[in-house]
Amino acid sequence: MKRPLIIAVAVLVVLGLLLWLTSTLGTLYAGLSNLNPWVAQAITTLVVVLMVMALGVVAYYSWLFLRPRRRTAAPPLPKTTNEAAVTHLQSLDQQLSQIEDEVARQALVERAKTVTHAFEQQRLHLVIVGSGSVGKTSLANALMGEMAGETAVTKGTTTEQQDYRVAIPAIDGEIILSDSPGLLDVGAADQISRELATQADLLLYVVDNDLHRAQYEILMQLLAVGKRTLVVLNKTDLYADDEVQMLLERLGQRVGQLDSRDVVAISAHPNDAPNPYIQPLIDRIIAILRAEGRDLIANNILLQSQRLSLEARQLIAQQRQQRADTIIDRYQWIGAGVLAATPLPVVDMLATAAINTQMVVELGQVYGIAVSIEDARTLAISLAKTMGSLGLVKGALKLLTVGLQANLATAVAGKLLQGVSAAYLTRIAGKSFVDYFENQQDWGDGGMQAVVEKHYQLNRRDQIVQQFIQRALVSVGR
Ligand SMILES: Nc1nc2c(ncn2[C@@H]2O[C@H](COP(=O)(O)OP(=O)(O)O)[C@@H](O)[C@H]2O)c(=O)[nH]1
Ligand SMILES: [Mg+2]
Repeated sequence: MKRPLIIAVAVLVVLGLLLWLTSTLGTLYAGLSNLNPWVAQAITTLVVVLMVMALGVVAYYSWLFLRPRRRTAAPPLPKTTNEAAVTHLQSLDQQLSQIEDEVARQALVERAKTVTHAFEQQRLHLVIVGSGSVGKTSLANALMGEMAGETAVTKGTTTEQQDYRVAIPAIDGEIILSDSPGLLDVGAADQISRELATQADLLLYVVDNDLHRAQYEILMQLLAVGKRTLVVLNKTDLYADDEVQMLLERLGQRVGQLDSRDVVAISAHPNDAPNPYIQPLIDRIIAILRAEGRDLIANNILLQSQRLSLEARQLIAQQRQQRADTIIDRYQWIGAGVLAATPLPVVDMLATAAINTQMVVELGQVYGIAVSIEDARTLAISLAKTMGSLGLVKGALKLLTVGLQANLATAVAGKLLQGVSAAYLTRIAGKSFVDYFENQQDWGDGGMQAVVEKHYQLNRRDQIVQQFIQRALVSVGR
């Protein structure tokens, strides 16, 4: 019942009660005062006090019941990137469980676990990328030496990624430092480097000169997905000071969206000095770790989780498509059987609508939508009518007559025609319903008509009709 109605009824009832009570009280008082006025007054006062108290209690409880309740709020939007990451990882689990293919699911589940683990560790992943020989490995060495007092690292060309755990006293924590084999290098090296770059919480993009086109494009792609990046100009010992300034300016201009502090000049392994010159880079890295460290990790986890989610969605869509196709396939040949067994002068679309009803229910299930029999019937009938009004029934008959006569003697073809037409139209209906369910039960701007028309056009190509007829001949088996 509506709230205002309840309130109105309650007010009327209370008013009625009050009237009745006052008149009863009057009678009581009159009766009592005949006996003794003092007693009458005392009793009446008592009754009135009791009544007021009772009214108070009633009013209080009706208020509890009738007061405007706040609407149950939608789940609050995540406030921080951290919360967003947690929420997203949870929904990812949910999503992955919908993947039926065991192998594909396991692969994604494993990757999701890695992401979750990285999140729990809260260890920032710093990745060095750049083309071959720009000084990535030299920089990895220099960073370890200068930041953590560790030395090491393989000399020579790195063909695989190298990960180092580096303790950083300045932030009282650890990071993972990855040296990559080289962007734009041949084959696997480029692949590994790109993959590493997408995994990074913070990316050091090393160059030893102005960016050339291919380098520029990769950098732009990484920035476009929101990858936190520092552009590092290495080998500055090979340039004069004003040249370095010019290069820095040019890099800054090219990568317009970067903060100028995020373009840094260094010499990881100078020719003419015993020690690397990388202090400006270290300062910048530590400032970023302090200010944004947790956010960077959360941000990146969100990014990774979204990537996985996208892959999962694609798999689920594929899997649904396959199941839907199987269902359509089954029903189209049921339809063919029914109509071939009971020949009608014209294909009776309402008869096929009966078959389509069950198909709609099953297709709905594939997309996780529970469609009642009534709704399914309404949908099937209105689709059948739409097909009729678009002239598709006649169109299909014509299309298939030609196709069948090419394959069979005219007499035999005539007998098959209705069944095959029914199957063909059932198929178009099925495909249309799939669009509808995929679209969250929406026919889109052009309505049901446009969807049906689209699938009819898609399926009328000669090649498809021929394939269909071949299958029909086998299925109907006459
Ligand atoms: N002059 C100069 N040479 C450098 C510098 N950093 C690296 N190199 C040299 O560049 C070459 C490639 O360095 P490497 O770190 O292996 O590059 P990677 O292929 O990017 O890992 C080596 O010969 C290094 O000694 C630098 O700051 N100045
Ligand atoms: Mg290297």
